[in-house]
Amino acid sequence: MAFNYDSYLRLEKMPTLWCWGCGDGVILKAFIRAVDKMGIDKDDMCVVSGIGCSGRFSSYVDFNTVHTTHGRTVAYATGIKLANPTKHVVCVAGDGDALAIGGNHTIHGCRRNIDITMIVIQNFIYGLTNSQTSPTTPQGMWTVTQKAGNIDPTFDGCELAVAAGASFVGRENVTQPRKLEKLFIKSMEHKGFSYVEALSNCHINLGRKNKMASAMQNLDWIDSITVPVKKYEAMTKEEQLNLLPTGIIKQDTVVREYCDMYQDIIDVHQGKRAKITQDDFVKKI
Ligand SMILES: Cc1ncc(C[n+]2csc(CCOP(=O)(O)OP(=O)(O)O)c2C)c(N)n1
Repeated sequence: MAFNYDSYLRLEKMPTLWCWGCGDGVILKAFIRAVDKMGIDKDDMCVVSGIGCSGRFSSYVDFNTVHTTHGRTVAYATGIKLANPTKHVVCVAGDGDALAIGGNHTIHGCRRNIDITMIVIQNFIYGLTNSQTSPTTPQGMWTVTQKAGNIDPTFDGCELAVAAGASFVGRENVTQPRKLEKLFIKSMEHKGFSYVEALSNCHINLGRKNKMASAMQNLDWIDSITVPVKKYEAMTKEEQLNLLPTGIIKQDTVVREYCDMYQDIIDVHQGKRAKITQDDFVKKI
C-alpha cells in the first residue's frame, strides 16, 4: 500500500508554495518516511527552519516546529537541543541560509558536534528571492546579481562541514529519493552533528536562465555532476573536477557529543564529579 503522509502534514497548509516540479517536496516526503521508519513519536521531533523556499519546510510538517530568522537555524536548534537532549532536533536550511548568512553558525555547530541533523537543501541559488548568487552557485552561471556570469568561486558545503568538525557528513540527490530517505535515517541515528546536503532543482530561478528551464533538465544536470562517494574516491583529481560525491562522506563515532560534555559541566556544578580535565577528551587540540 502507498505510504500515507497525511498524519505528518499540516493539511491546512496545502498546497505548498513550492513551484511545480520543485525537488523540495521530494525531500519533505523522504524526511517524513525516514521519521516514520525510525518510529519517532511526533512529539519527540523538532524541526527548525530558516527563511527561503526551504524555510517553508517547518510550516508543512506536523512536528514541534520553529520557523526562525534567515541563517539562524543552528543557533535556535542548539538552544532547543541543550534544553531537550533526548529529543530529535533537525535544522532545514537553504544553501544561502546555511552557507552565506548562516555560515558562521553552521561552522560552529559542526565544531561543537552537537547532536543536531542539519539538512541543507542545496539548489545552487537563492530561490525564494529570485535568483541571487549563493555560495554554491557554479561559476559561469547567470544570476540576477551576476548577469554577466558568476565569477565567485563555489563552496563545497560537505568539505566545509568535514573541515569544521561535523562527525557525520553526507550528500544525496533528489533523483534518488530512497537513498535520500536512508541517508536521513543514518544521519538521525548518528549521535553528533550531522550535515546532510540534499541536492535539489530550482528550474524556475536557476534553470530558466541557464539552459535547464524544465525540472527534468535541471535534474539531469544534477545527475551529471554527482557520483557515489566510493567511485569518487577511486578517481584521479582531474576526474573528480566538477563532480560532487554522494552518500556518507564522513562518520566519526569517537569524538564526543556536545550535550554529553555539557552534562559534565552540570555535574561539576552539582558536585557530582570533580573538574573536567584534558583526560576527558580523545581529541584535545
Ligand atoms: C536578514 C535577512 N536577510 C535577507 C533576507 C532575504 N532573504 C530571504 S530568503 C533569502 C535567500 C534564500 O535562499 P536560500 O537560503 O538558498 O533558500 P532557498 O529559497 O533557495 O530555499 C534571502 C536573501 C531575509 N529574509 N533576512
